[in-house]
Amino acid sequence: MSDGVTAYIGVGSNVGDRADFCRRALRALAERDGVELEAVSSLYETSPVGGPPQRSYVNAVARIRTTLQPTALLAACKAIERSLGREPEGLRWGPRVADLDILIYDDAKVSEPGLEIPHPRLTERRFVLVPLLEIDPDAADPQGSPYAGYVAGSVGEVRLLEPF
Ligand code: PH2
Ligand code: MG
Ligand code: MG
Repeated sequence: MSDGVTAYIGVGSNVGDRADFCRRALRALAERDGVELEAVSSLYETSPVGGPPQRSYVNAVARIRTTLQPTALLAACKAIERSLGREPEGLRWGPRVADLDILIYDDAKVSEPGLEIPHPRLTERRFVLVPLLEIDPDAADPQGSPYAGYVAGSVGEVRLLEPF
């Protein structure tokens, strides 16, 4: 796909076979019309950030090329979550079999009910920054500030688990 834009998707799971859910989510993303998977980070085991006491997560970040508009991409992410068995009305920041979040969409800034891009907590979360920077060390926010500058001040622990 030579047209379309670059976007980054964060994937996470902390229920069941967490790594398998992440892999299945990423494969499902690659199969969507209008989405091409360009790069996927390693899988990381990460300490839970926010929410109730809960199991650690497995997280990864993918870079895609997509012709979908942000709302259509969000709908695709939600459909994949549902297809993997996620309950739509689960606890905020609570356990989930699969969570797919749009982190970055081209240079877009989106602020709508239910969709904020860049992801509003991206720069605070080590479980997003570390895999993002693994695939794109020079990634920068829409103002041009490198995301690498946020790692030291970000929260949570991340441990490299295995390649995608
Ligand atoms: N997702 C959350 C809340 N907390 N913590 C980790 N480590 N990884 C996540 O993916 C995560 C989280 C809400 O989506
Ligand atoms: Mg999330
Ligand atoms: Mg989400």
